[in-house]
Amino acid sequence: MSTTTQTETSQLQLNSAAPIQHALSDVVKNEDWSDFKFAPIRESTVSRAMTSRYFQDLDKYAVSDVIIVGAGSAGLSAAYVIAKNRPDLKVCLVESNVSPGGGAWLGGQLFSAMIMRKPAHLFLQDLGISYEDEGDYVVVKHAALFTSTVLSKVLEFPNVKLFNATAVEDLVTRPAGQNGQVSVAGVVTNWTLVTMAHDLQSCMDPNVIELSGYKDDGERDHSTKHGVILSTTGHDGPFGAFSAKRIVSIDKNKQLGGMKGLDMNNAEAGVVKHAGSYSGVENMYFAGMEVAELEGCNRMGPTFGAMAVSGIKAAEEILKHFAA
Ligand code: AHZ
Repeated sequence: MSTTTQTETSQLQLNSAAPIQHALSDVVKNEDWSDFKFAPIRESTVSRAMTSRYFQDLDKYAVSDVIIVGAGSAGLSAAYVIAKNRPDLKVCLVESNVSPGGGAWLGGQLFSAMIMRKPAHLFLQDLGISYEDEGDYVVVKHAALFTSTVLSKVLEFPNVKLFNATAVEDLVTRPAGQNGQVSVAGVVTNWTLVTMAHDLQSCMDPNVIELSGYKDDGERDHSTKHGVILSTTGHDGPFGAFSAKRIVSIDKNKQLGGMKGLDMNNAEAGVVKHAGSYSGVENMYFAGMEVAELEGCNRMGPTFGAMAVSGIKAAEEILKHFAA
């Protein structure tokens, strides 16, 4: 009687199967890897290939139409909708972390599955992400499937540039109108490691990404639309709620609402309701959990529908701004 183990069985099947097909099948003949070679390269070529592109991007996006601060689930959802609908707009994503995605690599705590309450599942359909339908809500088998898919689609757009490991340290503002009103005009950036260690080094001055809509002399160019900032930096933390905290010292009429306790039903609707343009400062928009800090909404915990939907709502308002 045969006592073949599972490992032995799969080896036997492999040996008796047709030749293994993979991307390098035509290069590696007869499974002989002993003479395998890569195409030649110089070390300096690698350096130049990276740095020349990065500096071209810095140059191109020094003036951007849309600056999205924070590439979590809300920021990425918004970037996807804006870039898809307006390939002519330059969309600049600034993310303080090395890895974009924010809190959306896991569902909640260290659990993998991501929950989205309907009708947010329609966004998953748009992205082509499969899910289990549980009636009022759907489940993506791993939150990383959502995050990696939306991220890869956003990065494929030719009009999007992600500057990761780059923190927004401040907002650029300019007077707007006669009543003391201000408009955002860009963001002040720095390498995140520098931002985290400002007290250890001197002369680590920041860089600036400016919004479109100005002439070379800095005056407003009324023949073009003014660019916008969408802030999606999440709830309060070392970096989070960045623009919400900054805006209350710019807009004297505003006090930070402060995120309230967890209430899933109220939180998600609240964040979506308040997402979009911020009335106190021109050309400033918010989405995601930063809205809860700004306006005092509840938190929802690990249900991500409002992150996608608030991003979509803010994106729609931004698209209307550029269409008007
Ligand atoms: O690294 C941050 C993260 O990737 C980034 N960020 C924060 N401050 C920044 C700054 N410059 C550049 N000054 C900055 N980047 O912003 C991203 C925010 O992502 P997130 O996942 O924290 O926020 P979100 O609003 O997209 O999603 C929130 C998800 C949550 S939290 C929550 C709860 O606590 O109840 N529930 C949900 C669904």
